[in-house]
Amino acid sequence: MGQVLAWGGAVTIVALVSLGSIGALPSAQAAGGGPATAAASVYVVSPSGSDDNPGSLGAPFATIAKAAEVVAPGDTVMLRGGIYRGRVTFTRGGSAAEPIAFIAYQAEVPVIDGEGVAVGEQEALVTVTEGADHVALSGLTVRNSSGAAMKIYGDHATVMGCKVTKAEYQGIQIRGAAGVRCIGNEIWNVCRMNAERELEGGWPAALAAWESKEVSFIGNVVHDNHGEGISVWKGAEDCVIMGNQVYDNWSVNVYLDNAKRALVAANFIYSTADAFQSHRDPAIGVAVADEDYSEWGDEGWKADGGEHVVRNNIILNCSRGISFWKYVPGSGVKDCSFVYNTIAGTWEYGIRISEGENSGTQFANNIVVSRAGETLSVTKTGGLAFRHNLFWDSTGKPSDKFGWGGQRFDFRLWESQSRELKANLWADPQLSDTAAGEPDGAKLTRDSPAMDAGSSAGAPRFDYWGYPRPTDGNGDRIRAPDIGAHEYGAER
Ligand SMILES: [Ca+2]
Ligand SMILES: [Ca+2]
Repeated sequence: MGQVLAWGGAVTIVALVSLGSIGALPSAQAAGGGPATAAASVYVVSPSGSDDNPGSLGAPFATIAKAAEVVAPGDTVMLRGGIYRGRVTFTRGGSAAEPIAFIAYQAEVPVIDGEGVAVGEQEALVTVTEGADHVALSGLTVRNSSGAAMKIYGDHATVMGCKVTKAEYQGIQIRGAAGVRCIGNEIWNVCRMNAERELEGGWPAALAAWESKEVSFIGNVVHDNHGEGISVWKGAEDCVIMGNQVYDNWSVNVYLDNAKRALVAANFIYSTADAFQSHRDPAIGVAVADEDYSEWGDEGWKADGGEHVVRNNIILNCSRGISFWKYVPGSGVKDCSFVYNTIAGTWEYGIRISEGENSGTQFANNIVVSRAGETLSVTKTGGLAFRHNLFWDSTGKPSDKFGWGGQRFDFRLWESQSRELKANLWADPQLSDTAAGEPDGAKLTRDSPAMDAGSSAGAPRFDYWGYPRPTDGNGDRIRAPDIGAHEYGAER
C-alpha cells in the first residue's frame, strides 16, 4: 500500500518538533510580538494576558480567539499554561510551506475548557473551519463540551499531542477534509451521550473521519469512550489507522463503515474486561460494515465500502476480533485483505462474517484464538479465502468451532468444505501471555507452531513492532514469515 508513504508523516513530525523548539527561543526574540523573521510572526497567549497587548512573551494576548484573528500564513502561536474558557474557532489558514501553528509553550498545559459554555450537539468546542487549511494544533487539552470536543473541516490540519476528554459527542471529528493528521493524541471519556451504555444505536465515535480522504490516525490512545473508538465512515477514502492503542470503547474499537481503502496496521486493540456481560461488552476489535445512509438525502446512495487492508494488528480479549455485519442489500466484505493479525481471547467469535455479498477477500496468516463461542463464523461463504491461518480455542474443545454456511463443523471438516480453505492450522500458538494486557503478550514463544509457517501472500516487510520479516527466528535455517503479528527473533 502506498498510503503510509503518501502520509508524509516523518516530515510533519520533524516540522512540528522544530516548531516546538520555538518555545525555547530567547525571550527577546519572541518578546517583540512582531515578525521573528520577515515572513513569520510568533505570538504568545496567556490566560493572564490582555487582548490589548501586542501578543509577546512579556505582554501576551489573553484569548486564543485574538491570536486566531491576527495570524497570517507561517505564524506560530504559543499558548501558555492555564484555563481558556469558551469556544475557539480557527478560520485562518496557511499553506503547505507556511502552516499556522498553535502550540503549547514549552511543557506548559493550555486547557480549552467548555464548562458552562453552550455547545450544540452538532457543534464543537474547538473548530477548524472549511478553508482554514494547514492549521496545526499541538499540546492542547480540550475538555468539557456539550457537543463535540473538536471538529476539523480544514484540509491538511494536524492535531498532535492533544488530550481530549469529557465531550457529549465526538472527541475529534474530521469532515469534508483531505490530508488531516491526528498524531499521538489521547482521547477518553467522550461520546458521553451514551454514558449509560444502554442505547441500541446512534452513538458517535471518539475519533472519526467522514466524507474525507487521506486522513491519518497515527499513534493515538483512544480508550474508555462511550461510543465507537476510531471510525472512518461514509465516504472516508484512503485513510490510515496505524500504531494506535484502542481499548475499552463501547461498541466497536475500530470501525470501517462505508469506507474505502482503509489501511489498519500495527494497532493494539483490546479490552480489559474480565467477564463477558452483553453483546457489546467488551467491544468488537475491528468491524467492517455499510450502515444504511439511504435516508440522508442522497438519492443515489448505495453500500460502497471495501478494499481495506488490515494487517499486523494485535486484538486481545474483544467480543469479536474481526467482524462484518450486513445492514443493507449489496453490502459485503469486498476486496479486503486481513493478514498477519494476532487475535486472541475472543468472547463471542474470533472472526464473524454475517451474510454479505462478499468478494475478492482473503484472510491469511492470522492467529485466531477464541475463548468462548465460535472461532470462525461465516454465514455466506462465497468470495472469501482462508489460507495459512492458525486457529485455536483456549477451552481445548475443538468441536463445532467453525460456522460455515449455516452449519457448524470441527476444524478438519470445515477445511474440507471449499478449496478456498487451505493450509490452515489447528494448534495452540503458544503466545507469551495474552492476559497481560500488553502487546508483548501476543509474542510467540520458541516452540510456537506459528513460526515460519506463514506464506508470502500479503506479507508485510515488518511485524507489529517494526522489526523486519521474514526472519529465521528458531535457527533451523528455514527463513519464512511467522503467522500473526509477531516475527519471532526479528528484534535480535
Ligand atoms: Ca520466521
Ligand atoms: Ca526458522
